[in-house]
Amino acid sequence: KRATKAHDYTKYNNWATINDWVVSISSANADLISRQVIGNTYEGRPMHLLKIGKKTGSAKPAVFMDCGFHAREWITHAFCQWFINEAVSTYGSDPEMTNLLDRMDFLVLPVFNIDGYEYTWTKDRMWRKTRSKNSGSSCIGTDPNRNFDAGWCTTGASSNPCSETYCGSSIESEIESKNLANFIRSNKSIIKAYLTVHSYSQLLLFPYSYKYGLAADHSELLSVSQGAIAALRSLHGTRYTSGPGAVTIYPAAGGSDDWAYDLGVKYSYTFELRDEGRYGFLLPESQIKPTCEETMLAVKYIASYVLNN
Ligand code: ING
Ligand code: ZN
Repeated sequence: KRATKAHDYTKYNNWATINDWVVSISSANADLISRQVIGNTYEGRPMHLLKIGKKTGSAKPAVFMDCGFHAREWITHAFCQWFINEAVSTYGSDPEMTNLLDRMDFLVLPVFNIDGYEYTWTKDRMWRKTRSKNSGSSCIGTDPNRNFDAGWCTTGASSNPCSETYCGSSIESEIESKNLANFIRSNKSIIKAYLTVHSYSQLLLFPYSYKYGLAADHSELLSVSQGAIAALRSLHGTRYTSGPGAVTIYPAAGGSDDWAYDLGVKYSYTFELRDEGRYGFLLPESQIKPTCEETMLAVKYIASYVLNN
């Protein structure tokens, strides 16, 4: 990719393009963005994490957000790119974003499952899992959202490596899960919210998914989710439903949001972006802009709430 060609946030970008962009947007916005690698994927690709916020010299609370857990959920990768660009380009003009970046940091992992994402561009557009080898099976990959320490492999997950919801050979068997979990464990004193972005179904989910019991913070998580989806809907009228994962979508153990919540990150949410199934994972590029614009409002709502509570 030529350095002179602007990054296109309204198109789906492959990993090579995203990787170049991560480096260039970070160096072009050195006052607001710092970049680190939290580890490499199974196939050796660097998992870049961007910290976006005004550098103050003192410790700030943070909102962690990842995209691209599941390879085929392309709108999510597009959203993390949109979010980072929107944050740096509205700092100083949008009072809400300015206040957020002055007083907190966003820790954004734009692509979690890089190997799977690359595979969706080159071999199989509908791939979901990681690309790790499974011993004793010719089937490839683990579902990373069944691989965390939250009722691991007890419900809504499979111990068959050929399943789309294979929970892996053990908790955090996937290097990508381990890298993410290690980062959050090491930084849990500053991480106030954990947002993980999936698609599709237009839902805003919160714990629990691995059991039917309600989270200790259920009523607060519910009311914040309702505020967030009302903000989202205000832009283009897109209707979301919010609620605990187990009852709102399906029971599923080993998800990263449940794990983060039980670790102590109270505001833990899973987004399921557009649409409701007409296009599903194959959401047309014409919907990237409206989807990202409306999702920005929900993320800013949650971040502002977290900052003030
Ligand atoms: N949905 C999520 C999945 O991993 C989910 C739903 C959220 C499960 C939180 C468990 C915990 O199945 C998609 N679209 O991947
Ligand atoms: Zn998903």
